[in-house]
Amino acid sequence: MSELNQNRASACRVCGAHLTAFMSFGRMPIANGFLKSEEIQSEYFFELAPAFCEPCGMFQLVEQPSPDKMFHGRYAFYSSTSRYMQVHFERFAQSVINGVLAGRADPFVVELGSNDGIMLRNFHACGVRHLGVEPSVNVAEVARGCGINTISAFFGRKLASHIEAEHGHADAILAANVMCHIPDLPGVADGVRRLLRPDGVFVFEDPYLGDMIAKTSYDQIYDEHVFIFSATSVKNAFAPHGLELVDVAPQKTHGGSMRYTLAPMDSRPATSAVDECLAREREQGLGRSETYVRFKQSCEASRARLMEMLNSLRREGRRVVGYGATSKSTTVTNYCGITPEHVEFISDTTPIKQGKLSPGAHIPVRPYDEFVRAFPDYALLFAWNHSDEIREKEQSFVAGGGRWIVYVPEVKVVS
Ligand code: DWN
Ligand code: ZN
Repeated sequence: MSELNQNRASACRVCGAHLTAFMSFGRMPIANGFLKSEEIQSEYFFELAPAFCEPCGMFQLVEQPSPDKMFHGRYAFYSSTSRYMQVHFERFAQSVINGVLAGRADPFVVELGSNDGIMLRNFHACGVRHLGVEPSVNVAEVARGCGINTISAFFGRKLASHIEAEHGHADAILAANVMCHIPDLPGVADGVRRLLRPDGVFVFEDPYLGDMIAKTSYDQIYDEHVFIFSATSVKNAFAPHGLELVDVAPQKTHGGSMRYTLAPMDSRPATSAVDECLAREREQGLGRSETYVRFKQSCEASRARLMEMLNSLRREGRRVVGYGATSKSTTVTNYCGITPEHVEFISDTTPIKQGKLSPGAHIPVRPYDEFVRAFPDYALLFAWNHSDEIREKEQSFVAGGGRWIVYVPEVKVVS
């Protein structure tokens, strides 16, 4: 398995079983590859096609672009753009401080994919020894600027040994919206096991397969998300590396996520939530290939309804603007065939995305001020996972007659 070509896998990245894609979203660019018009000629594309491995239950991409095409010094996603996410990570950190770290002398916390320090700043504020591992240097730099110890590297067995030699074993290793990005899951699992204290925990959270299937939120599928996890696949994937799934906790973030707690095998009892979640996943049919055939049909139906709506608004001459140039929107625009004729521009608060074109669909990304300056008739809510926060903030858009177009869990217009 270690010799596996991680860009295109014909074998499951976890168990080695043969992989076959059950659908294709077609030719897809890098989800966060916002570009200037002069870069269109050299824009990179790959085939976005998911597969489900029945033997181990892992949902994964058949092909993933190489990491350096996705995570680099111009990475466009800064975690701290949402207030809700700041509060979420404050609570996540507090649960670790008051939980596994309680009563420990000089504990050490490592976060994989620490981005701009949205989680670690809470440990830093409490004086907890910490280290962030973040390969995208621009976002890592923001964290360092806040005093958060961060190294820019990809985590694996080698780096784990290096960190252990320099700082000692970790009491807790954390990762949020990161594990699902890393194709060499066996390497990371071995690295975590090596770095973790025998009584330590590894806690990570990612978008949850059960929510994605239930809501047809196919836009969670893009280059960075090489895996979409379930409790079943996490349990199966980590056990061969000496890590046991001991707790699960659903999260509202990113349209439905799951937090997984793993510990060295037999080091602590599993909560009843684990077996309950595994049973729910069996009931939902997450282990059966028919579920994914139905999912494909639901994606096609969602695409047809969304395009019917956008085409009809275009015929009526309505102004439609996208809200939030998310990674997810790259899948939606390219899979559905949304063009600047349908969506005039996408409003986004992230400076690095502004003034550029959206990947593949080449819809201009403009600063938020332009949305407010002349409200459109409709706003297509690409950042649907932040819906509560955004709709609360945008009451004057609706008061002025503006309407939201949403597509998860179903395509509809809401005010
Ligand atoms: O796993 C990942 C998740 C955690 O974050 C990464 N692979 C990349 C990223 O995915 P995403 O881009 O789909 O994340 P968000 O949080 O849905 O992106 C929201 C976008 O919308 C940001 O570009 C900021 C923007 N935004 C805005 O313009 N106004 C967000 C809010 C809340 C707003 O009010
Ligand atoms: Zn497998």
